[in-house]
Amino acid sequence: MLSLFKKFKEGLSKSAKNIADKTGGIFRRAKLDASTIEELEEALYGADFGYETTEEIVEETKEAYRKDRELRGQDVAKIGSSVLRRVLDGSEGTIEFKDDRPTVICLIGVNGSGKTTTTAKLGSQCKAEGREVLVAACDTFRAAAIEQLKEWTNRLDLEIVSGERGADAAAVAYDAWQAAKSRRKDTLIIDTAGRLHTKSNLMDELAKIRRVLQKRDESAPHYSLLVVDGSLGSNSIEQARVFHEKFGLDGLIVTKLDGTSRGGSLVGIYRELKLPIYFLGFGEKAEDLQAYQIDNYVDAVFGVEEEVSA
Ligand SMILES: Nc1nc2c(ncn2[C@@H]2O[C@H](COP(=O)(O)OP(=O)(O)OP(=O)(O)O)[C@@H](O)[C@H]2O)c(=O)[nH]1
Ligand SMILES: [Mg+2]
Repeated sequence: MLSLFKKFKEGLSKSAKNIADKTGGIFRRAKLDASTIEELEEALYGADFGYETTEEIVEETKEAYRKDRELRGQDVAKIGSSVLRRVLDGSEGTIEFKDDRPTVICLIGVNGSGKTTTTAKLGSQCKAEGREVLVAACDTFRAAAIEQLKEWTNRLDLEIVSGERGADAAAVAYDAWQAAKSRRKDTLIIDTAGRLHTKSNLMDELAKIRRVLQKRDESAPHYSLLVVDGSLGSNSIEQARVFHEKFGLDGLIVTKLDGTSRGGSLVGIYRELKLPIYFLGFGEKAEDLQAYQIDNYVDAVFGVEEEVSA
């Protein structure tokens, strides 16, 4: 557990470090003053925690400072953590696998958000946990997309079902479901083409994938997860909202948190949309995906352990 947390923290290092570089200086201070609160506010905005959450942390800190002029940096870290825990309450998504049928996880999102990479990472992780995984290459838009996923599945020794370029994505999804059933797979992960939420023909294709799957299993896909590029920060909120309105999402996967200073954006995204977060992506390798956990997240961005000094 500790190592998992360590990895999580390392993965989030850029986001977390950026936040901690700013807040850490404050959290380590023995005593606060008015200018520290301003610094805190700036750091929280910089990390993209969003207006409401930032102001809640700042207001609660001010309130505590009014009551106790001896307030220490550590107390501020505690206030920040408790506000985050409160705001993120309910944000932890967990995949519940079905016993009697393939659990179908469908990854969707705009171009380049990390769907294909995440399909591979998630497949690899499920396999490591002892699941029987099948991956479906339903991005039939580009030949390179099919090749990209095949490269991953070869390397990770995962089974894949794919069609020709230009094939009907829903037909590939249907075939993949049949294959999953007949090969006794318990997990089917579907990679789809990148699409802008504003293009209705592409949104229709997603709806068709769902309809076709539902012919075989009314409850499929069990998890339609939007893959969001975390480095875009809170700019993704609108995108996610439209996907949710037009298609209906079960939750989010936030990628590219290794390369951004905007690691606070999860908070704003969840606050706006109330869609649970399932996984976080920290890099381009198969192991760079982790289940999202509130505690790990809050401790990684606001944790002050080991760093405390006078
Ligand atoms: N640093 C970093 N790079 C990532 C992460 N996830 C994906 N990438 C990279 O982002 C780029 C796009 O990833 P893809 O998985 O191809 O994205 P996609 O959503 O399938 O893209 P389209 O199919 O074109 O819509 C690739 O270069 C990936 O290696 C991540 O968590 N961290
Ligand atoms: Mg792709």
